[in-house]
Amino acid sequence: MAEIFTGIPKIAYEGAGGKNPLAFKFYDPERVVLGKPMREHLPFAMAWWHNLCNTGKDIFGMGVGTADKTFGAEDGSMEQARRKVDAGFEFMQKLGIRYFCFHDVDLVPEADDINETNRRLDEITDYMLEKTKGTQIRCLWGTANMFSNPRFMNGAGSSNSAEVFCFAAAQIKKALELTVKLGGRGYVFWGGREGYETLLNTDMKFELDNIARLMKMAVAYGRSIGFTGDFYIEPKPKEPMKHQYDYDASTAIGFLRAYGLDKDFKLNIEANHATLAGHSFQHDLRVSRINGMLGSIDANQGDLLLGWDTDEFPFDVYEATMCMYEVLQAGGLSGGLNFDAKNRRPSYTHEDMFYGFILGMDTFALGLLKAAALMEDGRVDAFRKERYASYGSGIGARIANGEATLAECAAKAAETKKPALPGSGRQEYLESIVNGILFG
Ligand code: XUL
Ligand code: CO
Repeated sequence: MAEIFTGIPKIAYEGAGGKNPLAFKFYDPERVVLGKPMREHLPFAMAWWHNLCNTGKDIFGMGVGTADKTFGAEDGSMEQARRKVDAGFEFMQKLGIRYFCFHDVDLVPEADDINETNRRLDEITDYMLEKTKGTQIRCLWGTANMFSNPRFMNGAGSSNSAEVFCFAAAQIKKALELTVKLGGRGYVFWGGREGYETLLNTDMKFELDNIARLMKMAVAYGRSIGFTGDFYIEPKPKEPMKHQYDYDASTAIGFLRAYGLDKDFKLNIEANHATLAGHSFQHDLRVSRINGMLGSIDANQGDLLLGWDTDEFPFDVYEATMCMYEVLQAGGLSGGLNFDAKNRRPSYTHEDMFYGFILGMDTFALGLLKAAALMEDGRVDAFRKERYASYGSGIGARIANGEATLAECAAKAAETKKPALPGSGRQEYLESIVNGILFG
């Protein structure tokens, strides 16, 4: 197989002071952190769609991209699909990435007839499977694209058309089969068009019931073909739909519990989706974690000055630290860290593809190191614990154990007459500790 990324070597760890742009400064896969090598803490994945398909198109470019992702083949051909596999595997091997994520239609050009699309998918995944031999590369998660084809204009499970619902089901069935074939650890539902533009034409209850029905069908089928991994909902509040049902982590957890899907599903939290919902990335990770539902992460970064999903490679070490803090507290991920991130339109060369991943991987390596340091330092954790000390004894302990009654609490208040002010929150002190750990 002819090399595609000529001139780009295997990316090695060269240390923080290094000036070589094609080397890691912080990601040292074998370095042990809290008893585990970095590569185990950080199961990085390449998103097929951004890295191998996206050409930097935007609506102002009238559908014309800046990056060439044909890899020397005719655009839209099966030959190109194979070249993307070659490029993807070479790319992952050069970076030491062990996982990839895909949508069905990232892999092959979609045909008019779904039977032909499925035949193409069989062919390409045979080739992908062949490529995995002798490597440690596996699928992290698969998914079905149920938002690009015009038939999904009103959603997939939430479509008003039963025929469209069946096409969504057919795509999920196939994508699940492919995920199992490629050794996938998870299966994702991102409901980009599962929502509405106006309530005037929308039966919200019916649509939610139908999405749950589709998910139940997927769970039943997945388990029947030996899929033992987690299903994930990836919350996002809007874009492309004005309102999306999986608005944020809390909403998605409520939905999963209401429909009895919470045993088979966890969440795939994406940084840029959390910020679009008006939360910090850490907020949605925390909500997921405390509910036992932090499964996987789409590691990217938005731009707070822009109101849309910019899917940038993460470079904010503070955010990555808080993310890895939640991951460490959760005891790790059943999924991984998928770079659902794309190069900026003016960064269109092969080198830029590598620079994006080097940036992202180094940012998360730093995040891991700093989160571990934060935990080992212990001052922040100890302060937070101490802040609730009044629940450790007396009436506080009775409240925390669920024993106290309303009348008992009121009697305590009457006896106290006037409570002391709660202890200081010490936010500035805590933020200083974090800065000291990040930059000290
Ligand atoms: C879109 C998005 C998707 C999902 C998979 O905002 O994040 O790429 O990750 O469908
Ligand atoms: Co995503």
